[in-house]
Amino acid sequence: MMISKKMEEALNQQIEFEGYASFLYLSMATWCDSQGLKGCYDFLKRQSDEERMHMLKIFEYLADVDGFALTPGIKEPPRQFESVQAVFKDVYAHEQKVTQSINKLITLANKENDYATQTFLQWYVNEQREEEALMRTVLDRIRLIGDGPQSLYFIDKEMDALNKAAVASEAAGGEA
Ligand code: OFO
Repeated sequence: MMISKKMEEALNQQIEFEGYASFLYLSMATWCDSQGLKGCYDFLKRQSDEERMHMLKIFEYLADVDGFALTPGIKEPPRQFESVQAVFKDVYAHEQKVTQSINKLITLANKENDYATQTFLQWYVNEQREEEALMRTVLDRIRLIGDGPQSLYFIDKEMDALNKAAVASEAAGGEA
């Protein structure tokens, strides 16, 4: 089967989007490390790895359907962040944008009668639902911890726990 040019282009844009998410989360991870937030660093570093995997999955798919995957030129993500709370708000906002972009891809696949791509994208639909739910949990915990004197310590502890739970669930064969 050969993919349409339009669909190929749209998937290449998604490659860039996932690649940017990977670099953005990596940049956030480094910033957290510089603030002494090791739990946040580990969490964001793992998220960054996941985004790279999402990007590569599209590469592999395009190869399967006789398309051409483009290695994206990623624009430089921000290096400084206002606060750890702002970092996670940004992650959630970014994930919501990714979800919209996946939905648009599915609309296009429907228009093109491209059933293979529709099926391929279902994996991303589930992944985005899980990612958004996870990020809402993160934001809820941050809100519950509040901004008392030791809040950064507790946020970091919480992120460490969430990260370890995600790693354990991946090891058990589930999704993060
Ligand atoms: Fe791949 O965008 Fe997040 O999950």
